[in-house]
Amino acid sequence: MKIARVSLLKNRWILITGASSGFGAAAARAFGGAGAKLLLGARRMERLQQVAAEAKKAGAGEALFHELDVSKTSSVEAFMGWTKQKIGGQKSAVGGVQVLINNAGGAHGLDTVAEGKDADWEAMMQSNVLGVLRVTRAALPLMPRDAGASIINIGSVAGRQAYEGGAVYGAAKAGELHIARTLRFELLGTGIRVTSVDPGLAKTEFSLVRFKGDSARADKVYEGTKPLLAEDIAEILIWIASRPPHVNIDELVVKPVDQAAVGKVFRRIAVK
Ligand code: NDP
Ligand code: 8X3
Repeated sequence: MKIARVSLLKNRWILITGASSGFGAAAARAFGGAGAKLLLGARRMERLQQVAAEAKKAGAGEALFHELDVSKTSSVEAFMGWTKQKIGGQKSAVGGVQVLINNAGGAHGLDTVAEGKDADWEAMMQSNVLGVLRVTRAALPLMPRDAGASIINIGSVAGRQAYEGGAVYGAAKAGELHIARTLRFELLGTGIRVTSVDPGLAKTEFSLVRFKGDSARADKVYEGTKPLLAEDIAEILIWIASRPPHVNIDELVVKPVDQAAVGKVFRRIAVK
């Protein structure tokens, strides 16, 4: 039964933003393994090329990639023009974008509001909020109606729980969650499903980006604990996209068992 459902993703177009690392790259490999056809976007082209090769090796019907900066409308429009060309502008049950994964985003800095930097605030709002809006607006005309298509936003537990230094990232992820909730109203009757997946602590390049390349500081975030892995989230994305077409997973919070809440993590060794 499980295998039969996942096989429904075979040869379906899956669009993943932020596919050059972390959850997006793992999702590309996982959907590739299900025989899907992939449209991958991010800013780092070499990394995208590598992920596309891995996805193809895993079994992807196609693994196509194109530069995408979700913080720029012109880049999103160029990416979507390319997408339309690749999928042949079709909206039929097998031809359109079956799954849109709004994954591109992340945190920049961990400053308090009093110490916050405009550039960090703007980058977080651009990628996590405006990027999701831009990509969704451009992708919607390419998504088939009444065919089990899905929009999946990657939010965060940070959108549900405040923490010191997380005002803007949390506000952005709360915004992303609210966009998903709004889309469920606006798309009612189209058969397009909308989900927000809100992970907790996960080991990707997230902390390296947040701490601007300070790998020692990034490593400390995961020290002594067992975080989620990108593959854990990819598996969940496959499960969501392969539910029967009348089933919508609205919101899904997923944390490692070692995390009770943001900032409350069990560590198996003492951290200095
Ligand atoms: P990574 O840093 O490993 O991946 C982030 C991805 O987003 C990269 O592929 C990056 O690609 C892309 N990206 C960032 N900004 C842009 C942009 N402006 N335009 C296009 N692509 C962009 O981290 P994760 O995999 O962890 O992050 C994926 C999502 O998961 C993010 O939205 C993050 O907020 C969220 N999240 C992460 C958690 C964690 O603990 N790891 C927990 C909860 C949510 P490139 O730089 O090449 O453009
Ligand atoms: C990432 C989770 O706790 O670092 O979205 O904000 S957290």
